[in-house]
Amino acid sequence: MKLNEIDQEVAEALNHELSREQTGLEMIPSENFVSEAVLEALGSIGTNKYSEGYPGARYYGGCEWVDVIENLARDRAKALFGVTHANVQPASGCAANIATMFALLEPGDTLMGMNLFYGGHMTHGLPVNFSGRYYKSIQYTSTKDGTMDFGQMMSLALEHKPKLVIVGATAYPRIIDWQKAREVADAVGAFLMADVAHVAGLIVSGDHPSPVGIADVITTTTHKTLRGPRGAMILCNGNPSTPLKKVEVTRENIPTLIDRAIIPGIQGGPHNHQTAAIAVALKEAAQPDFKEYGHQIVKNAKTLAAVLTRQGFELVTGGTDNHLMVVNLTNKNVSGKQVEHALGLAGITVNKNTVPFEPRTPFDPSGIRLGTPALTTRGMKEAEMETIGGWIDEAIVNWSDEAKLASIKTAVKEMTSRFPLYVGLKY
Ligand code: DSN
Repeated sequence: MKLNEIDQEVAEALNHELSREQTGLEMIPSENFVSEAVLEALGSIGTNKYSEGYPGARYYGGCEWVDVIENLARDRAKALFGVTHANVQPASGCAANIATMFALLEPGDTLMGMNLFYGGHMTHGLPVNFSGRYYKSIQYTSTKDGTMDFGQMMSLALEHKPKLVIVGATAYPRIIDWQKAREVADAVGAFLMADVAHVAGLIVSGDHPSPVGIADVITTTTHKTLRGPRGAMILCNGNPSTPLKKVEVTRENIPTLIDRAIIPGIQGGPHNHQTAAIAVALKEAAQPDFKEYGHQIVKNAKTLAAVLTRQGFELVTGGTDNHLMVVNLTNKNVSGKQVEHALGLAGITVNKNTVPFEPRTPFDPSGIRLGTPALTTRGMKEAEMETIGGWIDEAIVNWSDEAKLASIKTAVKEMTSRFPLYVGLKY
């Protein structure tokens, strides 16, 4: 039976979500639109198969074809990022980060990461997260203008001697200097983990430097700028050893430690439909037009940042080098929560976000985070960013005027109809 025959409630909700995606401006910088090929692989019969283990070394029979799929994903990841080892099984970015900690640390060891409220991630040592509860977490922040504070990182590292330094961000609009991060880790003999989830696609397109050859372990999700399905990968150099040999926690053993951390450490059977879709997305990302895509994401973000700045918005760090920006709304006398809601009514999806040295709360912070990966996938360019920047300003000035917001939504709908998405799809 088809979905809409057996479960009309789910089908109906999916159709509404499809329409929301088609008719709105998706500006949450960690979201994107996968290709129909990725969608097809993700909805495939790969979901039926158990295959705990790795290609050629599984705990289940009948894995010959999922081995082919996982090897394709692994080989494509290695070629795309220039590493010798890729684990493509983490179910999500959180799992990839937790596995890395499980691989390299003992409970109670010290790690150091960027505070979530300054642009980091909860798995980088937030006290209420696994990473902040099972390890001693040292959190670095930013300078006054929101720039990553390597000076502070160095002094905290020298004081607390972390065994793992985590560098990477979810709300950071600038290029990350991996070499400076390496210097901090080296000063105390720590492992360096680069979490490139947000900028993975920009690394592929050459719009953000790669930490390969600098960081010991690189984690990334596959669904942000990389434009694959939800999922994650752990990348490193070296080769895993035979399964049953005991391994010490050394740099040379990182590939083995990572593989064992994923299974049996923290996960069971890999999601083979997800692995198939990751393989397809990696093939797409290796095509020449993906480089153009990455360049356009950044051009669009810079244009939007310039428009917003012109309209008197204050951007954290003063602008952007990548796919996103964080707007501090303090000078506009409106909160991030109010603006997230108002823009939602105008058909523009963003998320409320803390700003560095946040005076409010994470539930009703001073800022919003917005970005251009999904709009760029639709084919929008600088001209559309000019228009969208104008609508964002208009919506924020009129944040409590529902009629005004509805009229912007009508204009948004007209614009999106010129950039079709998932034509003919229906559940
Ligand atoms: N939720 C992701 C993001 O939006 O950046 C991070 O986990």
